[in-house]
Amino acid sequence: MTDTPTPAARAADLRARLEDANQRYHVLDEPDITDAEYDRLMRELEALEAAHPELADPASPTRRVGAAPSRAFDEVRHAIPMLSLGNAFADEEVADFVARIEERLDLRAPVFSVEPKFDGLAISLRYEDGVFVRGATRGDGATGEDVTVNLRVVRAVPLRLRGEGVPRVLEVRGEVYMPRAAFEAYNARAREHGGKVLANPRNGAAGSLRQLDPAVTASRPLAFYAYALGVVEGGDLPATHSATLVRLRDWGFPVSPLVSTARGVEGCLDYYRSIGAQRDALPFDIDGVVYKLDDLAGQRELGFVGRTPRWAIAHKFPAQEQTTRLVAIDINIGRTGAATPIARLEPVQVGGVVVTNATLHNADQIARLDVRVGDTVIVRRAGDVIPEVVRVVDEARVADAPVWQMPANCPICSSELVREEGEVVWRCSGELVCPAQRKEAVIHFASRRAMDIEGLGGRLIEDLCDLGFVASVADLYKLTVEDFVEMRRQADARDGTTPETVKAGKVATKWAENLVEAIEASRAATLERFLFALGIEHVGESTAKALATWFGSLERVRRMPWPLLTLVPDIGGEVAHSIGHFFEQDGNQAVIDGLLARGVRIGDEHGVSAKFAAALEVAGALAAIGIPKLTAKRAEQLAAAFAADAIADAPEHQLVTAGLPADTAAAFVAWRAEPAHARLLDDTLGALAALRADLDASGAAVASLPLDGKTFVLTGTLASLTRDAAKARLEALGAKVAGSVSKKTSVVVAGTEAGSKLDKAQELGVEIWDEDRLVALFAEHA
Ligand code: D41
Repeated sequence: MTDTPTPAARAADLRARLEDANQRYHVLDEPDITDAEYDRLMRELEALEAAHPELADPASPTRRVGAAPSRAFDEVRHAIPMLSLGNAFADEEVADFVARIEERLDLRAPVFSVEPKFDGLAISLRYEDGVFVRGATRGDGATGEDVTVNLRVVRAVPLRLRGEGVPRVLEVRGEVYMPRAAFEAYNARAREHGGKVLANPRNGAAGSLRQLDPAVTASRPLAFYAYALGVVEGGDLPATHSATLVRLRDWGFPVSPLVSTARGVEGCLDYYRSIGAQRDALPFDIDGVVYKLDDLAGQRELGFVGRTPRWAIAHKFPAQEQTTRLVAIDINIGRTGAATPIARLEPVQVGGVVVTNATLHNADQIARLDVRVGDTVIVRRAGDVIPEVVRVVDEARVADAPVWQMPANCPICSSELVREEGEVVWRCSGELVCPAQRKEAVIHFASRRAMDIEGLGGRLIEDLCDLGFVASVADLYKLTVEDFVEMRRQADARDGTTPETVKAGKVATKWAENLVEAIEASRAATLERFLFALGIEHVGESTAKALATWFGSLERVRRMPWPLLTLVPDIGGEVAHSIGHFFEQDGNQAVIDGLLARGVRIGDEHGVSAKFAAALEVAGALAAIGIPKLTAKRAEQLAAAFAADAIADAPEHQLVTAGLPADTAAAFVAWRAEPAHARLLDDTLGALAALRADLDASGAAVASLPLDGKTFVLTGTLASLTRDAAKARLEALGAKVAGSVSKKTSVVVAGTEAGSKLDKAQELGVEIWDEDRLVALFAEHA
């Protein structure tokens, strides 16, 4: 039997476990519990403390959250000033620094504590009897700001120290910083939601600590590394700086694992180069390394010059931010058509690399920063991320520089650049004709679920596009065996490879013949696959199938005004817009013409489905357009009162006579006055009338699919095809395929080992087929 612990014992246990988890996470970098488990323990402790106020403890991990927002920050005088660091840029300056120490202390090649120089905000943490009592920024070194409430929410800051020999009063100095990943994630979110973007992780750390609401600080993932001491009372300390850092780590402070010791100038410079080589891969920004004479007695002997110690120096890395001039803003089109503005810069060294391009992210970012061509800008390059323009140097603005605007057209293919409502990103609408998007489009077109061209994979398609053999999907169908062989030759020459295929001409020919054959085989397509293969945004396999069944022919789909597409139950407004937009692009239509001209044939076209014929109503089409104030009910009134071809021109007073409220009639007339709107209305109603005429003229030709209105259930194992394939075939013939048997089920197809569904079918007297019967049906309609 286990005894239930007393609340006090349980609270102590929870606090110990939570602080231990913090220590493992931030100090040892060996987390032992999940975030979820941490949260669970925290909630239990919170509940316990709420139920037992007598258990309150200012150092409880629960105190890391929830203090009320403060008005402003009190001043804190640092009893021992926070010193500043001298800088060295060249190796010679480091050599001078070391030589001065050697001379003054009369020793050779002393040992240094060597540390990364974290690029964050210097702070001082005060502990009394092992409990965190105050935290302050460095400020000017003599006076900082009291940011205790905000530091409490930084999990890397220990609230209660652990281990042996903690001094009664202990001030620990170190750097609060924002890890790069947290910074990138924060900015990505801010850019998406139009929020304030942080210029760099250092500003992120500084800004977060100076928040008046600690809850805001808590929402920004900050970290901390300790690197020095301030006031220490009532405790012994080691004789070297490096041993002090080890002690700090034992007491629960995070100390960077990159901290080390080095002997003499050579040791220091080796460390500098080693950390420099790791710089881009580190999870946080550093702007150099710091060398500190390790022997504390030596430090005391050397003393200071002003506020700068003679025993320490920062050896800086090339800056990660530089100013340069922005020469132009170009647009880069990505794989999905996303248009990213790129800053073309006067070449500048940033973080040791020459930078000539930097991302501006998107149009909103440019507007936010008010970047203009000719501006002097600050560029930042950190880690492996693409260099970015951080801000404009305002004083350097050229008079009359025009405000930048997203160009109207794609720089690659001249198609319109468009931006969906509520989206940040502009996209090239060129789709199949835009070379930047073409490769992806061709890869999708040839893929297994689309046109299924065997052997034509991504790498091959890239080469075909890059070497100019294929400009659009239509070009695939003019490729010859010689083209493939030649393409391969050029690709090998470019890559400097001489594979078997070239050495043995026959092998290459066979390979090319197979490809040409595979392309040939794909010429016969189903409408559904063909529509899916076009890669229209939002048109997946199921939408392609719906389009194919409802409209029956490519001609109808590619000429269909988008409002009529919404009459299909599975197609919503956004999808209809996207399809309409795709077919409005002349380039896309030209590619489709090209495919047909090169012999692509759709084998399963049929008339408009009976379901569509029934849904083909003026009122529904009008309502789908989204005319202001024209609700479904008003659309029905209009459709009832006017012939379809009269609606576009009906004078306002007649609309009112027909029963439309005056404001609705006025809104309709105003909307109609816009030429693009008038055209859409005309096209929609015209197409509708034409479809109706078609249907009337050839009543019998209206395809009702053979299995329209029937519901099938598949059960047991089928031998000759998979269940998915059977389902797809049945659906293509107009049937619905359901998962369970009911009175409404038309047919149950029972394979081997059919179970309860078969029993149910027998019970309900539902028609039962075996596999042969199903296969015969498919054969009949192949
Ligand atoms: O990582 C740092 N940013 C860092 C800063 C460091 N590793 N060591 C430092 N050591 C000192 C002395 C030697 C004066 C105790 C420092 C700083 N100072 C410092 N940070 C901001 C101003 C000075």
